[in-house]
Amino acid sequence: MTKQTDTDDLELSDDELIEVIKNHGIDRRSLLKVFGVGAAVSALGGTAAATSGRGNRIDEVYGAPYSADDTVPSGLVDHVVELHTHEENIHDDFPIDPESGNEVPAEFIFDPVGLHVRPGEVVEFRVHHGLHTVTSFHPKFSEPPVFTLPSRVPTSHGFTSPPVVGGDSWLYRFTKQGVYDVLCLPHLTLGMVARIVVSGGGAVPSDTYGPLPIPNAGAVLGAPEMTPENIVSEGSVAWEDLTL
Ligand SMILES: [Cu+2]
Repeated sequence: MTKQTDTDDLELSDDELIEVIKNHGIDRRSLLKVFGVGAAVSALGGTAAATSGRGNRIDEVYGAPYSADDTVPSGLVDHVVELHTHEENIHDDFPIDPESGNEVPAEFIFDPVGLHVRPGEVVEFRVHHGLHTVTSFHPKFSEPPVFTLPSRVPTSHGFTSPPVVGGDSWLYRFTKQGVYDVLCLPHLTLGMVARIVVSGGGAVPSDTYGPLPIPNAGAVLGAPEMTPENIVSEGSVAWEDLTL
């Protein structure tokens, strides 16, 4: 028997979600409350039910998380971005510890770090190991006094994943044209950011946001390969090709 769950009764408020994310731990009860359908059904042990229970629903704020045991519906995903923690740095002198000025001996990355997406396409953010989030630059996801976030997305609502652990993934559908800058909340200050440019042809959306005054993250988004024009003409920018 499949237990039906009404997602509207399960949604957390933005404030509650931010509390979950700030904990940076997996609070299963809270995650079930936010992302009830698929997670609850898979907890009951039915993979077929998990797929039919959720369908292709992707929330415009909370996206759609998939655990390693879930099956992502075939044909749903248009692009894959991998989230990694590299313990051998690819770039010299990156990231820099803002206090000591020394290189941190690990890189926390989205790869590709720049991606062109057409309106309506779905990106799967796939975590290899560690614990990360995919969060839009939007003031409501600020963590004062650690950092405050300017809006660097073309939507007013912003979006975020829950904390996602190795083996799991999170899907988001980008519908509106524009430049979307995203970050990982636990690793923003170590430069874990990426840029998605949504463009259906015609004029490339421009970067109207300007320099980002956050160490490491500002360096990534300000790299010469990260202009919207370059991302659209190349299709994607690999982490290793970034000039830092
Ligand atoms: Cu991270």
